[in-house]
Amino acid sequence: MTESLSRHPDAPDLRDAILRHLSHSLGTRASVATPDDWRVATAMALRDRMVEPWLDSQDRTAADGAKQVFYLSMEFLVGRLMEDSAINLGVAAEAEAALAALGQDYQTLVGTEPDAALGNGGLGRLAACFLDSLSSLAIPATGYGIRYEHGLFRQSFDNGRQVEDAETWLAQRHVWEFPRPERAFTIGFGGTVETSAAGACWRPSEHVTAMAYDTPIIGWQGRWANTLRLWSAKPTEIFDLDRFNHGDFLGANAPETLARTLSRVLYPDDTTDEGKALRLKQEYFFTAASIRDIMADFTAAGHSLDSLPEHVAIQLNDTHPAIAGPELIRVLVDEHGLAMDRAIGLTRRCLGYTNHTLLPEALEAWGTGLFAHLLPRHLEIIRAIDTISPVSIETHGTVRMGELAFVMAHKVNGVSALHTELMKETVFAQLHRKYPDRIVNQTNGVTPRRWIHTCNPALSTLITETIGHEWPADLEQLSGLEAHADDAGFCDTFYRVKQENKARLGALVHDRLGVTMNPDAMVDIQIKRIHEYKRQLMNLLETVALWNAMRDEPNADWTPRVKVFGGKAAPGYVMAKSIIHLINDVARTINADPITRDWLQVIYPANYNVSMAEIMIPAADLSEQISTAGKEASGTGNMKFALNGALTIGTLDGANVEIRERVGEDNFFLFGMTAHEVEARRAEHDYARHAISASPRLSRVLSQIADGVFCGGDRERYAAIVSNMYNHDYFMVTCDFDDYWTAQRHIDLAYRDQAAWTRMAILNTARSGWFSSDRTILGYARDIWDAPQITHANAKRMAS
Ligand code: 26Q
Repeated sequence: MTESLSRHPDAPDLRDAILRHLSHSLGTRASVATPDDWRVATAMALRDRMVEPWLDSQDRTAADGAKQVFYLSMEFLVGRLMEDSAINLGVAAEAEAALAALGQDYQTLVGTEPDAALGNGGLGRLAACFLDSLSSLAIPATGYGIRYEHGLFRQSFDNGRQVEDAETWLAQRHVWEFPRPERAFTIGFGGTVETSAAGACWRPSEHVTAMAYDTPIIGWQGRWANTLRLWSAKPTEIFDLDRFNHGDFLGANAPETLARTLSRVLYPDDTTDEGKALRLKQEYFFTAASIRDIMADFTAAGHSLDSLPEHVAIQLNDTHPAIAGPELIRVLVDEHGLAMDRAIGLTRRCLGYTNHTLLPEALEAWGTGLFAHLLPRHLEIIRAIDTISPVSIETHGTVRMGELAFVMAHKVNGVSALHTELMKETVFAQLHRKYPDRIVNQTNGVTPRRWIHTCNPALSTLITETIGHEWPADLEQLSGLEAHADDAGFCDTFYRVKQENKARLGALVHDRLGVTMNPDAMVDIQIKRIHEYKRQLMNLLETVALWNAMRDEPNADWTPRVKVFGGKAAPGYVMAKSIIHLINDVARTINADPITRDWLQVIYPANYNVSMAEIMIPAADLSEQISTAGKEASGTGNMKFALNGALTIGTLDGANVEIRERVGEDNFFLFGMTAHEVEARRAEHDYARHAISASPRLSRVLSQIADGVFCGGDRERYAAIVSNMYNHDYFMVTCDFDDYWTAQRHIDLAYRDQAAWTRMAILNTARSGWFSSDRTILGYARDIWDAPQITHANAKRMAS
C-alpha cells in the first residue's frame, strides 16, 4: 500500500486506508467487520487526512508568533463529524466510492455515528459554528470546554410525557479525538488563603486533574485546522491508600468520586440558573485548566507578561467561564508577582464577554458563602475588583457573574442588533453609561458548510450549477441567485429540491412515528428548546383553532399543512413538560380525525438533535420564529431556515429583525407586538383576560383544553396551562394570538400560488448570505480580538 498523505486522495487511496485501519487499528477484516467497525475505520482514514494540515497550522501559528483566540465555552454542540469532515477535506465523493467498492453504503454509515451533544441548544451550536468558521478563515484559535461523559439527555415520550435517559455518546468508539495525558493540570478547590508579606497563597483542600482531549477542526478545503480541547476530570491519585489502610474504604474513593462527577454530565437547563455547587465547580474546573494551558504556552514562548494582550484573546461564551477574570488575575499576582492593578489591566485587555440572554432568571449569581467555601482566593480578588467597579459585583450575599464579566472584559457583545440595544437599556444600563464604548454588537451567524452544503446536497448542487463553487467560503455570493428568481427552469428545480427534501423528512417521520406525511402539504416547523417565551403553546393553540375551523367548514378549500414540532424541555421545567404533553395529546387527536386528515397533521418526533435538524430544516416551507418580542437574544435556527428557502412567520425579535430587513418585508410574515409594546401592555390591568374575551376563537380553544377534549375528558391535566393563560400570561400568548392567526391565514393563501411562493423562497436564500458565521467571526476578529487571518495557509498543499 503506497497511500500518500501529501496528495489529494482518490477512491482507491481511501479504500486502502479503510482496509488498513480495519486490520491494523481495529484488529478485524472486511469479511467479519461490523457496521460500527466500518464507520470507525472510515473515520480513521479521514482523520489521517486532517493530521498534516493540523500540525502545519500549529507550526505556522508558532512561527508567525501570531495572536491566538481562545474561545471558552461550557458547551460545544457539534453533532456528527464524519460527513462534515469529509466535505471540508473535499473527499466526500471519494469516500463514498471507496465504501461502495467495499460493499458499504456511505450514507448508512454516516447515519450510525452518535451525535456529540455537548450542549443544550443555541449557545452550544453557535460555538460549534464558530469553530468551523475560525478554521475556514485560518484564524489561529482553540476552543476550550468540558469533555462530558454524558451529553444532553435522550428524550422519549411515554404516553406523550417527556422521559429523560442518560445519553452515552462515548459508548460507541469516538475516534476524532487525541487523548493528551501529558497535557494535564491539577485544579484545586476549597481550603484557605495564607497572606504574608510575600503576598497571598491559596492552599486548596481538594484537587482534581484536568486532562486534555484534542479534536482537530478542519476548515473548508482542508487548508487550516484549529483544535477543540476538551478537559476531562481524573483523580489526582487513584485512591487514598492511607485511608484504605485505616479501614475507611468509602473515604479512600473520595478523590476518584469528585473527579468522576466533575465532567460526568452536562447540566440540562438552558436558562434557569439553579445555583448548584457542582455547576460552579465545573465552571472553575474547565476555566482554570484553560487559563493554565494558555499561560503554559505563553511563558514557554518566552514573551514578557506585559505583551499578553498582544498574543492572547480570550472570549467568554456567556458568563459560564466568567471566573476566567479572577483566575487570570490570581495567576498573574500570586504566581508571577504582578501588582493587583496591573494584573487587572492586563486581564481586561485579554478578555471579551458575549451575553446571550436578558431573561433575569438566567443571569448567573452564586451565593457568597458558596464562593468563599469553594474559591476563597477568587472571592478576595473579586472584592478587590469591586473597589474599582462602578456597580457592585458582590451584593446582597451573591456574586453576580454578568457584572463580573462586564467589568473584566474590554468588549461586551450582544448577539443581534435588537438584543444589543436592549442590553444597553436594561441589564447593563448603568455600566453602559459608565463605559459607553464597551458594548458592541456581533449578530450571530451559522456555518454554510454544515447548514447548506452538507445538510442540503440537492440545493448545494443547484446553487453551484447556478453561481459557481465559491459560495461556501463567501456566502454573500448567494445574491447571484436573485437574477434567477424569474427563470422558470431554475424555479422549477428549486421547487423540486424542496419536494425531495420533504420526502426525506417524510421517510424519517414514517420510520419514527408510522405516520405518512401528505407530500402536498405545507411543511411548517418549530424546532428549538421548549420554553414559554418561545411560545410553542401559541403555535399549538393556533393549530387547534385551525382544526376547529376545518371541522366547522369541511367543504371549504383548505391549504393542507403539516405542523412539525421538535425540542426538549429541561427536566425540572414543569410548565414546559406540560406543553410537550399537550402537543402530543393534540397530535394524537388531530391525526386520528378522518374529517381533517388530508389537511392537517401534527408531528412531534422525540429526541430532536443536530442530526434531526439537518433533515428538518431543508424540508421546511415555513419557519416558526414566534418568541415574545425582546426575549429571544438572536436565534440561529431562523437563519438556517431562511438560507434553506423557508419563509419565516416571526415577531420583531432577535435576529428576525435583521433577517426581515435583508430578505425584504414582502418575503417575511410579520406579526405581533414590538418589545416596547410588550413592556407597555404588561402594565395594563388584566391584559390577558381582555385579549381572551375579545377573541371567540381563542376562548373556544382554551375551553376545549380546559374540558379535556384532547385527553379523554381529564379536566385536571392542563388546568395549570389554562389558568396561566388567564392569570399570568407573562409571555403574551393571548395578546398576540389573533394577529398570529391572521398572519397564518395570509400564509395559507400565499402558499396556494406555488410560483409566487417559490420566488419568495428563492429570495430568502439569495438574500441571507450575510448570516454566515464567517461574517460574524470576522466581526469579532476586527472589533474585539484584533486577531489575524493566516493567509495562503498551507497553499502548497492546495496546489498539489
Ligand atoms: C446556566 C446556569 C446553570 C445551568 C445552566 C445554565 C445555562 C446553560 C445554557 C444557561 C443558558 C444556556 C444557553 C443559552 C442559550 O442557548 N442561549 C441562546 O443563545 C443563542 C446563541 O447566541 C441565541 O441565538 C438564542 O437566542 C439564545 O436563547
